[in-house]
Amino acid sequence: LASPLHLTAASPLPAPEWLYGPAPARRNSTGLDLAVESMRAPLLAAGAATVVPAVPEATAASAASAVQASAASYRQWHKTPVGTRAAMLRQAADALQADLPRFCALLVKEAFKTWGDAIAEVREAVDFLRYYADEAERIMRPVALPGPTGESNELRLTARGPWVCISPWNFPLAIFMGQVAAALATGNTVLAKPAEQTPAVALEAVRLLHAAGVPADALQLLHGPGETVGAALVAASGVAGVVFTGSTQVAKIIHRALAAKDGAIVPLIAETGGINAMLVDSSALPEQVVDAVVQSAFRSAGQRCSALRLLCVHEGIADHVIEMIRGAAAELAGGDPALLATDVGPVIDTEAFDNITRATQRLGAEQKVLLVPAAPTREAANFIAPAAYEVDSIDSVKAEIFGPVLQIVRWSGEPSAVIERINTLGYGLTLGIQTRIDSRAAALAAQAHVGNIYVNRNIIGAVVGVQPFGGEGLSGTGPKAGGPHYLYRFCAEQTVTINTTAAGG
Ligand code: TXE
Repeated sequence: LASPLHLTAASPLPAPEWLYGPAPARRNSTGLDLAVESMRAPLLAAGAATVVPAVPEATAASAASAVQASAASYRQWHKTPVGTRAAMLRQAADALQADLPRFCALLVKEAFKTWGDAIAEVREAVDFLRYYADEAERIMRPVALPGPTGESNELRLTARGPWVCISPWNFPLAIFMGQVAAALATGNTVLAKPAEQTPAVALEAVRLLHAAGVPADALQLLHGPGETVGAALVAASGVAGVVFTGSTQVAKIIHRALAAKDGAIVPLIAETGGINAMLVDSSALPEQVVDAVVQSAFRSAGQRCSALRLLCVHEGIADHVIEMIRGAAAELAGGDPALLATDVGPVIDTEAFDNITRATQRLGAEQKVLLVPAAPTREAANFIAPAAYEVDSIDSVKAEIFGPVLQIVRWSGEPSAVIERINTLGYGLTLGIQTRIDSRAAALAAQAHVGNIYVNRNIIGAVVGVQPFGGEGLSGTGPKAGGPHYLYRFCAEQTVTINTTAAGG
């Protein structure tokens, strides 16, 4: 057996102290997630007590004046020492951790998360706050550079100004908090525009940060439609940068809007979707493959940008693996996310339900149906049962289906030819490789044009500071969130050269 796989010779860094990581995927004898089991009473109490608050919407006009207030606030905020800013983020992290059951309840009620997914998301948000606090303190120290005698040289990072942070509904706390914390830690001010579907989680997150000392005008929250409020923020003069997570299509709209602006060239950080594949060769362990497939394709109702969309399985083991996927998918408990034992909840709204249903109807008419345990029903609160289809070729997979829908293709011949086809899809977010041949895993990983590669495991884990996350091509611009290069993009670089021989120097 070739495990563990050593793809590089680099020795690992020690686990950081702030790390909470995802909820354990281990289960108790009744199949309940262990993290959920250990918090059963507080979660149920929070579920009973938590009401999702209503939020007021902004307008295009109020968005423009919010940018002005943000620019005014920036003049003070960027002078606040980085240690003070970091302390505020750490205080917010402590408060969030202490309030975990209530935030979980909000995520269950507003975003229809399962309790296990909600716990993992709150922990990820805590990790983002702590990681970016540490990272800002690390990178924002001035660096002395060499120079000739009689001269001192210093390189330092400075904030840029007001940043627009536009976030999606699928991680309404973690992605929101990550964007906002990165901008604030580096001394920028923030105009946050959360997804229309999940305003209350964002409201509570902002309350935590304000309570920790972030001034109201340094962090402003603007609810409302992306096409009006989001677009007005992007177009406003004085915006120093935009960080966006969502669809490729909207990332391109924002990119064009920024390019059309007069004045400064405004940077965009975009994280978008993917057609994420997993290549399985004939040496792979079927049990390991099936566990990874079911977790990656169907958990979170497939509503993760990292989720598995395309399984490329060697024809020699395909029948066996497909049969096992059928069995494992049938074990998943689907339905009401408020029940502790639910594995797969509904999709976010009726629009998503309709889009996914249209896509599965098309696939069902054209392709071989492998797995559709129950007909989807909107009456059951937009629940869609996990589904799988066999397709003839990788080239026929054209668009991301943002739900619990898997497409499976059989292959034979060289695995490098499969990776070549996957590369031509144009996305580049996550890729799974299942093999027991070390050299093959290393060669395929080197060939793949993707941001995150996972060997012999699921492809959806992106722990902050452990698997910095983000893609290339249609999947985004980089840098990777939760990684050591992320905060640099929120900063400008400045050198200061001083003639130390000058009078008074
Ligand atoms: O995203 P949108 P949606 C992908 C996934 C999914 C698709 C649709 O492919 O099927 O996005 O999801 C704001 N100017 N991912 O509809 O529309 C909008 O208000 C400025 C990938 O939620 O891109 C929201 O706050 N802002 C993913 C945000 O953009 C605009 C996570 C995202 O909305 C705007 C979620 C505009 N013109 C979806 N139009 C990931 N990578 O995690 C919309 N918005």
